[in-house]
Amino acid sequence: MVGNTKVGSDTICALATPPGVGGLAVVRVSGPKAFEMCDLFFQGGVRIPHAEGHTIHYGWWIIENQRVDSATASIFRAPHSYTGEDVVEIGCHGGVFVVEQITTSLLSSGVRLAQPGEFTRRAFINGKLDLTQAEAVADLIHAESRVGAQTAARQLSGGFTARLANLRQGLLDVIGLLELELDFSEEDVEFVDRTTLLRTLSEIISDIDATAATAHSAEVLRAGFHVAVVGYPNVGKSSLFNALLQRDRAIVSDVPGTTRDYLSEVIFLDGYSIHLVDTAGLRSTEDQVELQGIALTTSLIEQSDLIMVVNDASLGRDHSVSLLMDLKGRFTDIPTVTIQNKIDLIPGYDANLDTDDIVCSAQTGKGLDGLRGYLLEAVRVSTSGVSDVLINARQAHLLRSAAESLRSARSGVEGGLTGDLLAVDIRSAIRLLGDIAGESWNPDVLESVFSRFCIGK
Ligand SMILES: Nc1nc2c(ncn2[C@@H]2O[C@H](COP(=O)(O)OP(=O)(O)OP(=O)(O)O)[C@@H](O)[C@H]2O)c(=O)[nH]1
Ligand SMILES: [Mg+2]
Repeated sequence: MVGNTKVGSDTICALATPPGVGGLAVVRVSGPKAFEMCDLFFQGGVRIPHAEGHTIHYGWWIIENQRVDSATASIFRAPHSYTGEDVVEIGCHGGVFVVEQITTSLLSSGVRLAQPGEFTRRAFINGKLDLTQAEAVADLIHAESRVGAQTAARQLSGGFTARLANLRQGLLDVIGLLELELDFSEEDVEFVDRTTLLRTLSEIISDIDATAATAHSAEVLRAGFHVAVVGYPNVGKSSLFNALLQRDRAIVSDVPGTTRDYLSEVIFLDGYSIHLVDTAGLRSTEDQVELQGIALTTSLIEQSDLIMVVNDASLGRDHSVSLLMDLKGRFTDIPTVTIQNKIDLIPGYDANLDTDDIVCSAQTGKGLDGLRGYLLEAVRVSTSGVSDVLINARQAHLLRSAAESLRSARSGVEGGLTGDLLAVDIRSAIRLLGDIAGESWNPDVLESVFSRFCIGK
C-alpha cells in the first residue's frame, strides 16, 4: 500500500510524451486491465489480449464506429514491462485532439488517469527499479547538463545500487563474525581482529563521506552552475551579461542604477549549463526600488556557486576591492573572481599584473574567451567528484547518518566494547544504507521522491 492507492489494483493511463502538437504521441496504459481496455477501442491484425509480449501492432483506434486515428499498440506483458504490470503503449499522431479522444475513451471505460510519477512508482514497488534508480529517472528527465544526464544514466543502470550493496555486504560480513563471537563469549575469543575491524570501518566511513560530499556537485549538474554578476553601478555588469549570452538581453546605459530587478539566463559551455544572474549595482542609495534590487542581490548571491565581481578598470584596478572584501567576508563559502572590465579604455593596460583577475572588455569582446574558459574550469572543478550517482538531499542525509553510526562503532572498538554492542551501530548503518535504495520505505518518502515527476512518467 502506498498512501491510499493500492498498487496494481487499478489500471492507469497518461500521455507519456510532451503535450501539444508533434509528429507522434504515446499514451501509456498500465495495470491488470490494460489489454482488455485497449481491446475495446483498438482494432488491428490481432486482438490485444492475445498478442504476444514485446510485439507492436498496427491498427485503428475506434470510438463508437468512428475512426479516431491510425495507431500502433506496443504490448508488454507483466512482468516484462516498465512498471512490471501489463502495459500497452499506444502510438498515435501527435496532436491535442487525438490524444484527448484516446485518453477520454479509456477513462470512460474505468481506466484512471495516472498521477505524476505513478508509472515509475509502480515500477519501484514491483521491484523493477530501486529508489536511487527511480530518482535517476527524474534526474535524467530534468538534467540540464550533458554530464548530469550521463551520470543519471549510470545511476539508472544500477552502478550506485551495486556500490551500496557492496558496502552493506562488507558490514554484514563483519556483523556475522561479531555474532559468532557472541556464541563463543565464554571462551573470550575474538573472531574479528580489532585492528582489521578499525581499518575496515575507516575505509567504509571515508567512502561514504566522500560520496555524501558530492551532493553539492550533483546539485550543480542537476540544476546548473549559478554565477552572480555583481559590482558597483555602471561597471558593465549588464554589458558583460549580454556579451556572454551573445545577445542584447539586459538594458545597458551610462546611467548608474540601470538594472534594478535581476535577470537570469542560461548559457551552455561544453555541455554544462551555467546560469548567469545580472544584478542591480551595489551602492548606497535612497531610491526605494533600487534598494529592493540591492536586497534581492544579497539573496541571489547566497544561492550562487560563484560571485563574479565586475570592476571598471578605467577607474582603477582596485576600485572594487572594498566591495570584494565585503562580499568575501559575508559569503565565506562562495568563491569569488574579479573581472577587470573596460580595458579598451586603458591603452597599454598591463594584463600581466592581474594574476588572479580576468581582464576583458564587454564592449570589444577582448578577453571574453578567457572568461568563458575560466567559467568552464570552475564548473569542472566544482563537479569533479561526481562519478556514478547524483547524490540528492535525501541520500546525503542517509549517508551522513550511516557514517555517524559507523563512527560510533569505531569509537566503540577503540574503547574495547564487546561485539554485540558494536553490532548495534553497524546494524543501524546497514539499515540506513538500505533505506537509500528504498529497502524499507514509507509513503512519505515515496511521496517526496515521486513528487518531482511529471504525469506520464
Ligand atoms: N568602453 C567600454 N564601455 C563599457 C564596457 N562595458 C560597459 N560599458 C559601458 O558602461 C556603461 C554601463 O554599462 P552597463 O552594462 O549598463 O553597466 P551595469 O554595471 O550593468 O550598470 P547598472 O545596471 O546601472 O549597475 C554603458 O554605457 C556601457 O556601454 C566596456 O568594456 N568598455
Ligand atoms: Mg546593469
